[in-house]
Amino acid sequence: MSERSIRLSRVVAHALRHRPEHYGLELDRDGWVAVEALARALAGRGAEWRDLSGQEIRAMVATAAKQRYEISGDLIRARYGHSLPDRIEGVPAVPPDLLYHGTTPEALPKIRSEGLKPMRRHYVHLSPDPETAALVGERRSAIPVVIEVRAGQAHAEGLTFYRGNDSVWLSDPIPASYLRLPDE
Ligand code: HQG
Repeated sequence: MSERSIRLSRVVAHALRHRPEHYGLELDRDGWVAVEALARALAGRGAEWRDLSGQEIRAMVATAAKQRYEISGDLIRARYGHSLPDRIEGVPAVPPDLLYHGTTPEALPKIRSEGLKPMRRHYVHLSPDPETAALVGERRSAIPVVIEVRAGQAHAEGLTFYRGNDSVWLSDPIPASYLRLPDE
């Protein structure tokens, strides 16, 4: 991926996950907006994106290593990560028995007492395997910690899970009783 493409993914994430109004955009209730409208909105926000086209956004989505965005016809949305005021309702899905959450050593005491919380986002973000979870944790710590989540049991007992993409699961808050923290 080119440097420009990486920067484009970052600004699209800001617009589609966090601050659409900053770009003069209005997302529908499921988080969708027209690709062309997104290109025009970003083009109006600074010299770097002056020549941005819907086609370049489509190419970025198609070639990115992480499946952050979903395109359907003329529309685009973020698959996960939102912090908009109104929660985007996911489609409930049956999780595998175990999922994993990568975090920092500093967060462990709170997670041990109150479980996993979405914090500023709509959902808790989980990974399908410990290696992916470690990469998520590495965004915040050189010594990431991986928590094992008894997702199958939590789901059977009423907790709702959603699919983000192939490597991201989402969930409602997860009580500590379903977690296995490293030093237990
Ligand atoms: C922690 C990236 C205190 C949690 C990634 C995490 C992911 C608590 C932080 C996606 C807590 C929130 C999301 C509690 C959880 N007390 N801290 N009770 N419960 N935390 O960024 O999961 O590259 O909102 O462990 O790959 O790190 O952007 O969530 O450290 O999929 O596409 O609070 O973002 O994807 O941090 O990452 P975040 P996350 P992209």
